[in-house]
Amino acid sequence: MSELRGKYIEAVARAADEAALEEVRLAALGKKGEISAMMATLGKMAPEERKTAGAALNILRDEIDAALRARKAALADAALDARLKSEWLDVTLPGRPRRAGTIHPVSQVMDELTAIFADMGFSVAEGPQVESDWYNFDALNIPPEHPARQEHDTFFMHRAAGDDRPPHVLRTHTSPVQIRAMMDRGAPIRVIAPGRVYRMDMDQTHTPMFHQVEGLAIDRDISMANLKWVLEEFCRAFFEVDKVELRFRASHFPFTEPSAEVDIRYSNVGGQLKIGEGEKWMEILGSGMVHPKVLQAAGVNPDEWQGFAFGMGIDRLAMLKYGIPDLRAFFESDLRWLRHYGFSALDMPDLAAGLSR
Ligand code: 2NL
Repeated sequence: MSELRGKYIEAVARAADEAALEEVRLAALGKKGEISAMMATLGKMAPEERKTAGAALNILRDEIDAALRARKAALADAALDARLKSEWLDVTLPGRPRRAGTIHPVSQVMDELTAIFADMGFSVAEGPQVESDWYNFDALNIPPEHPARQEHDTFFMHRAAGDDRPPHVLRTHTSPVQIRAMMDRGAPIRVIAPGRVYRMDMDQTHTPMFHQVEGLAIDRDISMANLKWVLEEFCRAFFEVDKVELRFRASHFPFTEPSAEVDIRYSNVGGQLKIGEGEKWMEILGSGMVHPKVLQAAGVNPDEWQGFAFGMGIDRLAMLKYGIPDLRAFFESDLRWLRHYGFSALDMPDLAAGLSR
């Protein structure tokens, strides 16, 4: 008996998992188990012998059963401990930062100037980037033989042989958007038209796609004085300076009469540009009073209405405001652009050191 007890208690202690424990239980207490088999022999014993053997077997069975239960509980505890250790999670750890991009400088400038002109009552107009040559040229008083058509270095859309629809171009300015706005809404009107424009030009200061914003204000008695105030107000707000000085130089555009190119006063001390002070002048835009023929083409009666229009390059504005020296910055991955974009490689110390050398 005590040999059996020792054997099974030890087997229970050795069982490494629940399956091993179950094997021990079957071997001892299962229907065909050793203890059960011994119990089955009780019936053949003499009553006195049966009494003592039966009692001893019952005690032995209960002892083994108790050992099995205790071992089972201990194994479950150990398994839970192991899980708690391996599935441990420190909820107090800081989150891993997700790298976020930043808005493109050109988009940012578009947002800024849209807000500034909105404060002055201008709404935003949009239109197609593929235009008929009527909207892009004819309506703007640039007839087929006009030299400006060539100067614009226009991209023409392909036409299959036999396709006799009017020629279409990639718009060379956003003026056609304003022609459409006048035709749709009539006068009076105040709109700006920011967007992509295309010219077949590619060198250190030109890209074939660039961004322009044009402005248009038509009413019964709009004058160049209103144009001057709107542009000064815009420059003050955009460049965030109290004082700006603009210089209007007589010029020529087919779509305005009179026309003026506008320069802004600035200084350049050690490469640091300052707007509104200094001895230098920088051309920032073209402007004028809308030509009567243009109003006519857009269905606005020039005997009743007049107004100003202007156009400027957004890429240049972005470069001026955010200190980008020239267009090569785009092509040669100038660090200032990359930083502005939040280019993640710049945060790797070794690479950043290599780049700034
Ligand atoms: C420049 C010059 C200019 C306009 C654009 C315009 C639009 C209409 C009618 C008349 Cl619908 N004019 N736009 C006028 C003068 C100058 O742009 O140097 N742009 C970068």
